[in-house]
Amino acid sequence: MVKDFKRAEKNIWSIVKDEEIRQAEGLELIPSENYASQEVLKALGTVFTNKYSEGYPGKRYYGGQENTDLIENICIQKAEKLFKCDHANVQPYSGSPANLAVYSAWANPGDTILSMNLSHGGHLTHGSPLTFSSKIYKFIHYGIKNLETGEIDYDEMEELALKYKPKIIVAGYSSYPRELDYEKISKIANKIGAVAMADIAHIAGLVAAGVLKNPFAYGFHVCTSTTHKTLRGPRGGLILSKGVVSNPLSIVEKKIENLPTLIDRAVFPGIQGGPHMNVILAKAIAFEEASSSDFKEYSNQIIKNSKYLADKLMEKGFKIITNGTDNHIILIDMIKSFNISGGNAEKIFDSIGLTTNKNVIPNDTRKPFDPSGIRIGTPAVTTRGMKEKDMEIISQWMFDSITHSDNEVYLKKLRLEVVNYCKKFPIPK
Ligand code: DSN
Repeated sequence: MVKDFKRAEKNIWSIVKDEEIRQAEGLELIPSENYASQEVLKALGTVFTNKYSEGYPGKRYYGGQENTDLIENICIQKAEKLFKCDHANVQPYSGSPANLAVYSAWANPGDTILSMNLSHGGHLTHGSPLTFSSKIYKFIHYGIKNLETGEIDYDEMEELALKYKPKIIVAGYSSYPRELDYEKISKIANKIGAVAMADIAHIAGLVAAGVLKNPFAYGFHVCTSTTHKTLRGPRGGLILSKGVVSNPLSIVEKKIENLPTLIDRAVFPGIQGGPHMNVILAKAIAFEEASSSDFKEYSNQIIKNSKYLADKLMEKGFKIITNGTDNHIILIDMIKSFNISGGNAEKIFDSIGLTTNKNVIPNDTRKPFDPSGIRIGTPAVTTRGMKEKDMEIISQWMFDSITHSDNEVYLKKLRLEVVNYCKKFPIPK
């Protein structure tokens, strides 16, 4: 290891080459990962990396902004069009600061925020006691009512909302494979004057393509997102909102219709410094790509592949949480399936070149570092052009590796099969 480190340190670009090979010769099944286009990658390496642009277009704290202003305005317009909303803030460094910015735009320290139980699919930033925001706000949680179907307990959500009067109700998840009833959630939020916020980090591409519901069509006030998962752009964040767009540097009254401005102020100067303009350029390119008919077809195929893969896995004895999926995510209870932990399953899949991630399942009794579940998804393999028949093969590899986990020779044979198969589906350049 030390020797490898010394060699790699001398030629750091050799590590990039190794990672290129790792990505090319393995199948990426982590649902939050994808392959950005060459244009997006190129944008990240442009001279916009060099520029400081604190503030917003036309209202910066540094000179030399004639090009950055254009890029940021183009990016904002493309995001607003794609997600059918009044305003986009394209500056968040990623999904976590995007969520924090919305909380801080609307809630005061000590206020309550209602979000999904983390083991039922919520994200760390939705109130995990380990996060900084949980020290500022009081998080309470709703959950899934029926684990067999994944139906959310909307009655519980309403009871909690009426009792605790949260300032924000958060919908949207990291490991929840089902579609949501946004209308019900926004009605509950409206009853108590709360902000209805959807964290669409995982499903943004599917929403943009119109193959999953857009929360804004059902009365949501805010959506937060990342730009690199199903949306297939650069690593970054995004906050979309409905309301009146005014001077982002002006102080406005705390009213729901002023959310766009409140959010702008919360992002900068609230929690961030200078925006990463190279990433904003890359986001603009990704939004353009996501508005194409090809992207719609791609998004449709993600879901077809995901449903098919879930069916094939269930046929082979994998216990899928909620017995299926409506989106790109499949969550598997590996303990119930094959009495193997998520951590061990991840290692076995890794050994044959299938990259997955261990994940807690609803009401998991195991610890997050070695939970009961494995989370997989189809965005990346679909980008490589894979279809339903390929999902059947992946399900077979998953089954064969788990049921022969003690047989190194067999695992090596499977690894070779995966490498050869990958050659038929190069990562698009
Ligand atoms: N890490 C992301 C995911 O994998 O879902 C969320 O932050």
